[in-house]
Amino acid sequence: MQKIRNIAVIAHVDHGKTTLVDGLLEQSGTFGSHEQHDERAMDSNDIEKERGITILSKNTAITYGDYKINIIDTPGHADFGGEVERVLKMVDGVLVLVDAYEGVMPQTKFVVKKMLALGKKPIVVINKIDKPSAEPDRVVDEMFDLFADMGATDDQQDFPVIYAAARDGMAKLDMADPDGDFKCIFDAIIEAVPEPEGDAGNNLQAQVFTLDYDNYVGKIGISRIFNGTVKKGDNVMLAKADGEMVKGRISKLIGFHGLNRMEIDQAEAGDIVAFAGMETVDVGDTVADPTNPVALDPMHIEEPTLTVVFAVNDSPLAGQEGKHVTSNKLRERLEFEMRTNVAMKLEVVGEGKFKVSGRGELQITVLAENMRREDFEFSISRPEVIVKEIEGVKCEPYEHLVIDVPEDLSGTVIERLGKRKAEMKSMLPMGQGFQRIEFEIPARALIGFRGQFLTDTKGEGVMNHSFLEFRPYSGGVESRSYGALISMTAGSTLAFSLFSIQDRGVLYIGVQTEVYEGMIVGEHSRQNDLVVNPIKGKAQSNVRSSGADEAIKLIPPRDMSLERALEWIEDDELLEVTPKNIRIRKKFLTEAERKRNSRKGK
Ligand SMILES: Nc1nc2c(ncn2[C@@H]2O[C@H](COP(=O)(O)OP(=O)(O)OP(=O)(O)O)[C@@H](O)[C@H]2O)c(=O)[nH]1
Ligand SMILES: [Mg+2]
Repeated sequence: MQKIRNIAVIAHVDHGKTTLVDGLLEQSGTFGSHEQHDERAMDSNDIEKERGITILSKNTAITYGDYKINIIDTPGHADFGGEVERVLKMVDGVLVLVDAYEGVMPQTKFVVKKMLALGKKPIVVINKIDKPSAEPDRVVDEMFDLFADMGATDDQQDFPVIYAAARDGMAKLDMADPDGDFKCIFDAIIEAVPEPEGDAGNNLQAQVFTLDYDNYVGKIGISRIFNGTVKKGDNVMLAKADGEMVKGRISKLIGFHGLNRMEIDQAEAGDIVAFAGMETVDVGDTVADPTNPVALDPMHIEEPTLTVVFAVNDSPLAGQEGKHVTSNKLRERLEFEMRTNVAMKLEVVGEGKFKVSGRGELQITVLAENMRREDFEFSISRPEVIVKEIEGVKCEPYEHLVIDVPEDLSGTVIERLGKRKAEMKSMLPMGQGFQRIEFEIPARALIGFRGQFLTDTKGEGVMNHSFLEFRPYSGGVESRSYGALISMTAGSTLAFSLFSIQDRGVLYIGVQTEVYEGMIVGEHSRQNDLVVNPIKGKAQSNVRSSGADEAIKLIPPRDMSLERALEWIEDDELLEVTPKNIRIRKKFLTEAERKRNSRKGK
């Protein structure tokens, strides 16, 4: 049997997981010397590349000496935390990265807790020690405390520590040692991570932890083989989570090496491979022996905490920019997403209206962003947290929030968060005039907070949060403090009118932008909504004031990204998403309709 080690790389967002995996591929000689590859090669899809974050966990394999090391790179953003939990079941050990300055962050806690609970063997990598602000000793202490607090076993608490600058391909076992390469990481993996259990001679048992889709072969299940041997063409039994047994055949067996996937003929217990040929395969299913199928423990799939409604675009500009605009197309696309994305759920809630649930705004934004690139056009509503009843008590999701803010601004931020029902848990000086403050806060109160936070901290604050648990409903929380500037009419915006409107707040659009009645053109500097006319030209007069037009100085409009806009909108507002534009609008476009409906609401 082949010598195998299975590991996952886990950490808070941006602590350097994908960069480390690059180095592991490189230094194991898995990238051929002639092979061209991008930085952070595992972040392979467009949105991952653009944003520099990992969205989907991905696996690769390298050869080191006579070992095969299967490595799963995981996303660090809290919205994709569910992926990490599933991945952890598939491996025997983990590399836990932590930034040598930032130290333990919300998602570090989340992944360490899950990893410890599943009994995995950790290797701690203190990364980015090249940073001038790095404090590796402090961060090692933080990790020891975290492990102890979270109930690590003696064996887990006794973790090896590696100091690294992943970006430079540098690592060492002691800060006092001269800089070395990743050999110490490979050696630690081989020594500390237990070899996979299971026997190639037993009946087949493999569990699917990720789904992929290929236009030629259909659904693909990426799986860890826990027992037995599997060959291309084998008949198998698919043991589903609900106990149902479905017969299937492995039409293709796919192996991983570096950035490549290749067809293989056979794989054995301990390995990670992909199966094609079973259209009904789902995450958590056991691929088992056809005559004696024994299912593995089902996989816990994290429940969604947030929903938004996707709907057919019915704005006056609908159908002009997108190719796929109908309810049927929208439904098909969303259903397709649900086939591989187990963290999301879909429910039809009305004619052309689809409730999509997920773990957070980023996850939903990524779906919307992908759809607009595929030429879809649609509207989305304000995100709402999922409220559920637990033992007769109405409960809502809470988040663990950590902010780093300049000391002189912390008062303002604490006050803001107080109004949003946040409870302060700790406050620590971080050096360079920054303070780290931790809170527990209803997820509901975080919606729309980021924009406010960035304004309050002049863009210098950093905030991070991740899901904590469901707790009893906390009642009303403060929401957006400013009203909207709403266009009263349709047309193309003119500098002259925008110039006068910009005194009333912050504009979201510039000149020569197509607007319609009920479209939101900016944020009012007061609490109420204000209807404005952004297309009014200069009044005609006989006297030509030469050069007056040039004197109009417009402040550049605030760029409302999909995320920012999604956080910003209120219940009576919508985002109109097209391949070319993101517009913000009132649900009811005319003032008369809005008045009528606000009266009804009261
Ligand atoms: N200074 C310094 N920067 C690093 C180091 N390793 C990674 N980075 C940088 O940190 C940023 C994030 O790196 P990634 O590898 O994408 O981090 P990640 O943990 O995979 O991030 P997510 O997948 O989004 O959670 C990139 O800009 C890297 O270049 C390092 O050793 N030193
Ligand atoms: Mg990454």
